[in-house]
Amino acid sequence: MALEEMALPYHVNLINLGKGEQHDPEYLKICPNGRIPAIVDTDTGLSIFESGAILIYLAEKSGKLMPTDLAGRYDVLQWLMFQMAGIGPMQGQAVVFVRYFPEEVPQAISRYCNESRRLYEVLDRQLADRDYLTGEYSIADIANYSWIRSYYWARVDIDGLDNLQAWMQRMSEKPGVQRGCEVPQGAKSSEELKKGGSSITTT
Ligand SMILES: N[C@@H](CCC(=O)N[C@@H](CS)C(=O)NCC(=O)O)C(=O)O
Repeated sequence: MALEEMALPYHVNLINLGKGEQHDPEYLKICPNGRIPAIVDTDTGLSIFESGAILIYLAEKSGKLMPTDLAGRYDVLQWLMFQMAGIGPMQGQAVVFVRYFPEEVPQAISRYCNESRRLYEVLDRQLADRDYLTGEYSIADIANYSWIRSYYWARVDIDGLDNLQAWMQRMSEKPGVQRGCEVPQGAKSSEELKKGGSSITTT
């Protein structure tokens, strides 16, 4: 989504998690944590993992979706970290216990789904008087939306969160966001993504 919204050229390399490709020694050189996403910028030779770090890097590279003044920059960073430290880990664990854990553990399901809902309520309050989390559209919106758009998969209830739902709608209408959501599937069959002087490689 960020690469599309910033109009940065890129080439997608798929990492098949089901086949365990995230643990391949070659990939671990890029992401020692064995998780996706990661990028390699062929302009600078830098490789970066952790989606928050990647988003900051791309915003600074493109000069888009993050203000440069001190207050504006840290406003974006705090809502970005809110996703990295809160929504991501809590909703991620909700998905594990709702979908994949071999045993049914109701306490774990309710803990992670309820905590995710609590975090969603924080976002809903923040969005009460603005269209985007920090007023201006930024990488903080992309980071949070990337998780929240799959609320149903984690069984997080969004009923009554009208501000959040209106923001989700605004985000879903952005052409770059729409294209970004389709990239993982498209990359399998589309040679288009591999054309055009790509400078960023992403998983
Ligand atoms: N904090 C990391 C989370 C990365 C993460 O957990 N990625 C998951 C997919 S969403 C993954 O690679 N899972 C593979 C595995 O668990 O082996 C980030 O935001 O980049």
